[in-house]
Amino acid sequence: MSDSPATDSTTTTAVTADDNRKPPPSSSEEDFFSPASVASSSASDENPPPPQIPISWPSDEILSRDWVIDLMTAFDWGSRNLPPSEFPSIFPVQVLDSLILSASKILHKEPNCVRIDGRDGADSRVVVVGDVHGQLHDVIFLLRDAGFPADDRVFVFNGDYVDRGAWGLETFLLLLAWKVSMPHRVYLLRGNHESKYCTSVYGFEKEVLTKYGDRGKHAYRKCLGCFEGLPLASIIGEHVYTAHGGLFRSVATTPSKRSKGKKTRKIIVNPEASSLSLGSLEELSKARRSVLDPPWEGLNLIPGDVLWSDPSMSPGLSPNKERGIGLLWGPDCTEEFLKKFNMKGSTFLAPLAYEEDLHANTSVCCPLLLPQLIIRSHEGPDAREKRSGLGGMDEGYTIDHVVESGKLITLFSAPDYPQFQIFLFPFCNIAGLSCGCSSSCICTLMF
Ligand SMILES: [Mn+2]
Repeated sequence: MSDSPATDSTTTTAVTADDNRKPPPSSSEEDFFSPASVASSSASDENPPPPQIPISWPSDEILSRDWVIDLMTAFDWGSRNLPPSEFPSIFPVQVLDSLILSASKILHKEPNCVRIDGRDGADSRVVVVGDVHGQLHDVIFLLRDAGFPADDRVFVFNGDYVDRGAWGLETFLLLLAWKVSMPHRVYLLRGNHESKYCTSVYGFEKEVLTKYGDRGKHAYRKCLGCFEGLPLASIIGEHVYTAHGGLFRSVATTPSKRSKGKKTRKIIVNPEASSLSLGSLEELSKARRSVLDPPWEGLNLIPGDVLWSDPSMSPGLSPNKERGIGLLWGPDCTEEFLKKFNMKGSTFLAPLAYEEDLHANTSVCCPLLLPQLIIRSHEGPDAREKRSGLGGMDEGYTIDHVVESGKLITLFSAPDYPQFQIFLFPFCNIAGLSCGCSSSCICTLMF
């Protein structure tokens, strides 16, 4: 366990445009991490390694934009030219330790619900990204497509960086690097897959152990520790709430009558569905998020709700029986939450420019009253096939609830999902298949 950074300075090679190059072919999950299956078919002498490999931690501990772009180039090259077991030759474990330490220091200080002011400048944009699930090449594409994080371009990633794709580690580390480089321009929220349980079942643990060999357990533990620091939700420009799963219950407790002679009082959390009520932002702010796995029982239920819940077309709040954790909430709850949210937040709705750039070629920009939005992710094409009354995830997003106070949107940004099971579950996420990724997989809010 070393936190001491390497001292070599980094090079500043600019990223080259290579969007025409295809990522390595997908394979079945069983053999994806075997050496033979990942190396690109291209001859290695045609693809010499970029000069910054191996990546070293900058001596001044400052991650410049060029350092992050070099990292992106290195991960991209490695994913096409090296077997996974050679990952440490690109990104030594000491550099992983330094990056995770730096990122964790920032993340752990952030509140459960980060507030993002989208009104810094006339052309300020906030780009919200849904699940990416280890699809490094699509993440690189969308960063280039939307433009890298900048003073007037803030990114909110809505969780689920790892599992189900072959490059969860690279994806997570790249996003951490952007976070450390521009902590107030990049926000990383927690998804349900950023947990011990999911990563042990859906591939990330195996990926890290394969890539770091005898240092794999150490690297995996570091990642888990970092997951615990990820905030749960964001509020953008005082009118857009984003979280991976969505809404959450009130954890208001009912004190029972004191037993005779006892000073302690018993706290009872009502388990009945009929007693469920929506939680407030204040309750969200007080939840304990530093848990390896959000609990599905007990008193600390808000993190599990925020990360695992799903919308429904049926009214009311009910336990999410399909998932065994979290809630289902109806359009009436979306309305109630947005109304409460409006009362709690700024009631001043400024006539700012607003762009809902959900369609690749649609860019409506006109001054109007800002509608309130809930943007959540968490449901890909496979999940949506089982949900009656809700739209399929063929275009990267769905509008699930349209209520008086605003809308609820589900945003999913992993276009070839599920990467490994494509032949078993041939869902067609058209938005992604057409060009590797598409701007319809992200939601751009312009202020
Ligand atoms: Mn999810």
